[in-house]
Amino acid sequence: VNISDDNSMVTAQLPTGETIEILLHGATILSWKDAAGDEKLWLSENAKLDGSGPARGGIPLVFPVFGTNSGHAVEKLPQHGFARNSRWEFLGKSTSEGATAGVKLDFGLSSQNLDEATRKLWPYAFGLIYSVTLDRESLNTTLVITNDGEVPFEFQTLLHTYFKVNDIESVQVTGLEDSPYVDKLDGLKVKNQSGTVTFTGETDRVYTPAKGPSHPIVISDGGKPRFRIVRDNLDDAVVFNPWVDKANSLADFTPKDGWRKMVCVEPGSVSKWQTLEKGDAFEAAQTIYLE
Ligand code: TA6
Repeated sequence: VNISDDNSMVTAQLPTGETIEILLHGATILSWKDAAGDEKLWLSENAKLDGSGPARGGIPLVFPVFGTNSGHAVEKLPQHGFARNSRWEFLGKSTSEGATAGVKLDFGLSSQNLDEATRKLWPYAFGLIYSVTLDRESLNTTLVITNDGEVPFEFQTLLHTYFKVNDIESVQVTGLEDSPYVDKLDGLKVKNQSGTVTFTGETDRVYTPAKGPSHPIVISDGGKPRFRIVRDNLDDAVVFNPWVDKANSLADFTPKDGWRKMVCVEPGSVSKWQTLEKGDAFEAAQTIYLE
């Protein structure tokens, strides 16, 4: 396995050719390619890669709040929290469980690493260890959150994955049948998903899949299954596509018709607050299998 770290980005390549690129700003996975060099993630052409803001696309890491939330200890934090907009440390390669030919890279962020201003906005002592495991046919991202302080804190967390697709109008998402969802575009009304999810306009929904985290969510494109996602300890999954107007409103979303080429399915624990007692840890993961 080839690993390089130029102090801005860590890249890894398996002997069989698969690669990943992780931006140390936000520990955001920017690219995941299969052995043939086919890119699996969508990244905006003008995504911020210089640390001046969260990168648009790839797999941004949302912690300690999803969205914004007034009237809560997180209320002073920017949208989706600080993890995706902070400088993480590359902790190195760790042997991934089992003798897979893959590679597991670890990244860390703690309250000590945070700049003073951010620490003031959410004054809790915490530690994050983010592990990225690349195998021939899958990518796993695992987050371990520890409460290193003396008082409990509440948090939400989510893996904001931007999947690359050929044509959103042919995308189908299954595995969410009979599941409740909050429709963020319709007054946060709670609705029920009867069949397959398809896309005909801006879509922004927080699902709590009825069959639980181990039941796969499958993204198909042009009638072919592309990605199979299983979750661990993440009870929710956000399904998002900005469509024309929202894409136009996001300065760092290019090309402007890029919404046709992406879909977000975002494993998370966001429909309620998790409370982490002092000294406790919370572990959560997504595994994305290539179909
Ligand atoms: O995950 C969906 C969402 O919450 C949408 O509402 C949209 O805001 C998206 O995240 C992107 O948020 P961002 O802060 O990255 O522009």
